[in-house]
Amino acid sequence: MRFPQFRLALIVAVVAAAAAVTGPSQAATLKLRGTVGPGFTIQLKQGLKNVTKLRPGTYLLVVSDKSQIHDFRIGGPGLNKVVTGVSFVGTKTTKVRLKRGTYNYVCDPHRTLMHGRFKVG
Ligand SMILES: [Cu+2]
Repeated sequence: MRFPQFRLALIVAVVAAAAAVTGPSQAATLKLRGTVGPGFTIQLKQGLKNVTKLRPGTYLLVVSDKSQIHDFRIGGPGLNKVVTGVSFVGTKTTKVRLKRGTYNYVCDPHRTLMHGRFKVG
């Protein structure tokens, strides 16, 4: 008679164990934060610091696009991605795989004013 309850408890325990295993690796995913607009500014930060140098690896890139006249594109070895298009306003998240080399981020319509670069190595 108590068998179903035991099975439920077992399932709960297994799910909790799986969450404990997957939790730390997700939390460890390195996050980069890009911001473009509302003025003629573009930036890429890790925590509070502007990104100038990173280790190779996979990063979660969260871009806040605060204007209808700017886009946010990131490019470099193996990567050329428009994360937020010109007309888009809001936040988008994407995964980027960074290899050794020099990367740049840019707003295409205003590329001479709005650009930055960083090294991966
Ligand atoms: Cu722009």
